[in-house]
Amino acid sequence: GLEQIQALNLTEDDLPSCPKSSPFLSGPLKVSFPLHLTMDEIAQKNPWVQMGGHYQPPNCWALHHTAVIIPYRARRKHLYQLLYHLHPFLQRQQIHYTIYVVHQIDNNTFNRGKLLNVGFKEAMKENNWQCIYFHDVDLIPEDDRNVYGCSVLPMHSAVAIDKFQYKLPYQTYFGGVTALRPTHYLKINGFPNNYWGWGGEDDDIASRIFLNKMFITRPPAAFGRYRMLKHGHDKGNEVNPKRFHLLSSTHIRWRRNGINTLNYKLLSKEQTQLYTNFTKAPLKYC
Ligand code: BGN
Repeated sequence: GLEQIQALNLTEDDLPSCPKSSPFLSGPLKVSFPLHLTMDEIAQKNPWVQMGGHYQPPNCWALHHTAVIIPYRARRKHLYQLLYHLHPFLQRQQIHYTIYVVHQIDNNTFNRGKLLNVGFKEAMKENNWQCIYFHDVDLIPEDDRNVYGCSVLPMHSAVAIDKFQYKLPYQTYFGGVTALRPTHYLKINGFPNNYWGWGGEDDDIASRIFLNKMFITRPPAAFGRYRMLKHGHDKGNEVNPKRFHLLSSTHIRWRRNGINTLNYKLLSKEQTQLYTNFTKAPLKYC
């Protein structure tokens, strides 16, 4: 009857569910950074990744449907390293995912919060993702038991970064790699669009979560380990002197500054072998 048909539609596929814990996990990883990586080389190593940086386990129905969003400008070598490590990492976890890069192409001050908002909006147009990972380009995970799926709480995955001696820099730190379900994300009105330059937007996101009476969760420190790629000073991402002032009024502003006030145009959307690229059109400060 109808119920049976609906049930069939719900599974979308006659594959068995993937196991709760993937048999392909290897645990702690030896992360090294090969020199002179090329896209072709990385693509050759990942033959199961489809155009646009898309993957679905071939033999089972994934438990997690995850969009990975990477805010980006002028860090090509870092992007290659991340793709080189992240694709095999995610495939071993047997999750269904796509990697999206959101590119700020102009020479204005960098705006990470806004790029993440653009990434969310565009990724959700492509697929009904259940989980969104917001991922810095320079963080390489070191343990694949740090599974890129969402839990009932907003997730902070980058618990132990080598740069911070593998310790949290402070208890409410919510930077580097985080994940939210779309419902969480919409509840907090997305991220602030008005943090130009380095610092504070991640603290603003954490405040939004607390102001909405949610808590953050983290993987065990042994799983949430990352190596940070070294880089010099980024031109156009100076420390934001307004960050303290902005943060002191998050509780007043969060409802009127976020996904509901996001204003942007896409210059292009292209599928490369290893990721989908959204390029945001240059825009005057707003
Ligand atoms: C904090 C920054 C974060 C950054 C972490 C780790 C601010 C706001 C004023 C308290 N926050 O100090 O944005 O991710 O350091 O580097 O600067």
